[in-house]
Amino acid sequence: MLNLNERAQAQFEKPISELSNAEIYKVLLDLVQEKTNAMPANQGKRKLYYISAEFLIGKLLSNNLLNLGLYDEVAAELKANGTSLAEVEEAEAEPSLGNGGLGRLAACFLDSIATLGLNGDGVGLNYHFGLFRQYFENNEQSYEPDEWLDHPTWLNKSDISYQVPFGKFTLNSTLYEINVPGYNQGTINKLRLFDLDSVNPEIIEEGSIDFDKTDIKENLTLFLYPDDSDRNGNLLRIYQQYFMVSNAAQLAIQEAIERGSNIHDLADYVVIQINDTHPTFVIPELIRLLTTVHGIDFDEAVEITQNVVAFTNHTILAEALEKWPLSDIHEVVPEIAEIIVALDERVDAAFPGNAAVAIIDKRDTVHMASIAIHYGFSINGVAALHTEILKNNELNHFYEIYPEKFSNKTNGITFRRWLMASNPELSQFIDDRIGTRWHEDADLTDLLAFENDEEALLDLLRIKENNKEALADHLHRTRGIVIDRHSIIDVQIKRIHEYKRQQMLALYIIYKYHQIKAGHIPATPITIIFGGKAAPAYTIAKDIIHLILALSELIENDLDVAPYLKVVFVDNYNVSEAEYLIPAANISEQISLASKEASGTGNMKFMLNGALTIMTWDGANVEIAEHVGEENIYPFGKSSEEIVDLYANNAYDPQYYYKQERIKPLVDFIISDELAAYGIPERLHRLYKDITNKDYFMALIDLEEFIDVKEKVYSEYEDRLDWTRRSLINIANAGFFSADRTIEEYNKDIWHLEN
Ligand code: HBZ
Repeated sequence: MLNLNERAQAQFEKPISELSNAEIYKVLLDLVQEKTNAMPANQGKRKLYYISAEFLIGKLLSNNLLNLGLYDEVAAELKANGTSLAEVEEAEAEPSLGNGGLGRLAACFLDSIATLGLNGDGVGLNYHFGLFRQYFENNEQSYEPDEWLDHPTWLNKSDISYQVPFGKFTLNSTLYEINVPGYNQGTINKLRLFDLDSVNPEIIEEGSIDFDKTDIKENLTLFLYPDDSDRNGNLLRIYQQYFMVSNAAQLAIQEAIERGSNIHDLADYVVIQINDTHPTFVIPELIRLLTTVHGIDFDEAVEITQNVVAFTNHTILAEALEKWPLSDIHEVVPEIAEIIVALDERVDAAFPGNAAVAIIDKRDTVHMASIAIHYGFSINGVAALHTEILKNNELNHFYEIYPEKFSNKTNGITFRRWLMASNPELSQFIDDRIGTRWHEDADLTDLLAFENDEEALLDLLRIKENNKEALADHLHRTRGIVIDRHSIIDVQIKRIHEYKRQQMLALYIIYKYHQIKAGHIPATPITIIFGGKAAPAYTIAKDIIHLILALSELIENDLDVAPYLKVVFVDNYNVSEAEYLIPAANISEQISLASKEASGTGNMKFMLNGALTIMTWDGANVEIAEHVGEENIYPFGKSSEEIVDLYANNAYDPQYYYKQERIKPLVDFIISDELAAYGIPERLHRLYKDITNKDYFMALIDLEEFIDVKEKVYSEYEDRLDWTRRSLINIANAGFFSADRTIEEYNKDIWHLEN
């Protein structure tokens, strides 16, 4: 018995039934914290430190209750008191510690690492305002600081602190920790977030996210990815990265010594996985600590480090492969710059004349991925296709010299959050049909037995309708947005980037708008929902948001079209919004330009929740199609080989596609008078010019095929039972995409932790 009423009395002198949701939340937060604080740490000898600039962990109440086995009991008690977990969780502020897929992947991995009983913590920074909070004004993206720390949080302040020696001053860190209980596990792992007591929110300029970038002591952990479009911004990013990894390295070494390491054998005690290149300075930092603090000679320090660090690459986009001027690194931490120079010399000696694998290029720019590949023992891609592209194209020069370091680890998602907690009705449906073994092994294939069971299919259809109701209520309650709860829900949610091609879906919306205007009325009304943030310095991405918002308003105000087509852009898209959108979706838009999306993980969440996927042959979409079969998914568009060739030969000409009869009116509409009534001419013209003249990510190349496949999808939705049958097949085949499978692979091939 949990005795929530006793706790409520003790804390607020009232029974549960008289508490506000915020008060009930506090009662449950304290209950869970008491339980998890009392759990013993994992005792494994070898320990993983998963270092990441982002941890997009989402709200934790439901997830923690679920993992602790308290979910059903708490849900029942709340129900008896006239409320629900969903309502109580509205009072929780989502931690603002991440941005996109890479950050969410880190969060899913922490859940799976704990669930599998492996000794592994996340290490990152405690950003006071995280990524900006997005809102829309005049159909444009605007920013405000996300004040998540002003609400009750899951952070425990530890007494652990380290000195981080920058060139010009030394800073003392403070470590905060969030407990990470696994599902049905007796031990606890942690997410460890370093911070600085001197950080000062007052330096943020009123009504903006601007601040003095040179005031490191006061600004260091204010924001995730502060603007780096000028030199001071660059330096601040280096300060952040070094602060993160110096703390992480000191923590890992100290704990290894506590577990019995004599430092020479550090690799028996510690493995560090770096999430993309942001934590790469951990390599020179380990070497610095081993040589200057622990008396190890340089050669051995390099060898130890090389046996400790492993690297995951999440992108092939050139602009995201980090490079820093050596002089900037030198300004922030001269000792680290000197070690990097020494590491570069060794590479030069080992591979003379091989400029493609150099760490420091001839312009004195440091390539972070090169450090990670030479001085780590493992590099992996995040989907089969992505890893092949790394080996054969982007990182081919490295693959030639270190083939044994390369491997693939196709991403996965935690079914605890993305099915059990966020879609309890579907979860119950599955339990009722195939039992609960899938809670442990994620194998859902027994559901295939119900493919032609009309009762089961009708049940599944009803669950989707209920989730659509819940989404409609949520959008209305939080934003005053009204959607048709019986419409087809078609969703594209992810960071806004040209390669993800939100602009291609916008062009399709223009097509559909004109079709409806011409009297071709859809059999079922359509709701197309976008969500995602654009990087503040990424102008075209912000123009794409603007185009979609302007289209949304145009359609809303057109009485001929509004009853049949609605376009919604959900502001400040985050994990909590995803938990409403994904269970309600009928259609999952995974339409990136082939070869550019390393994996995608939203694609897996939609599949697991029974949406059908419209997809290009990119990232993990390829593997999803293999698992569900091509009859149960909607592929279209050019292959990654074709796209890679087009880039290699510089052979894409947007004008050719623009001139096509079906395409030209759609693109021209961007600068039409009709749309101008809702838009900002400068933004719309710039976007038009970009698409017609440059279109670097080829929004036009697959547009005709996209229009055809969209029409096919909407028409096939009319056979609800057959649609639902294919929905069931998607769910049944999603097991491979469990993060538990991914983590088992990491552990077997890279980490070698005991469990
Ligand atoms: O990592 C994403 C990939 O785009 C996605 O395909 C993949 O599924 C996911 C997990 O592997 N990458 C990111 O989210 N990357 C970033 O957000 C990023 C942020 C700042 C950077 C570089 C990348 O400087």
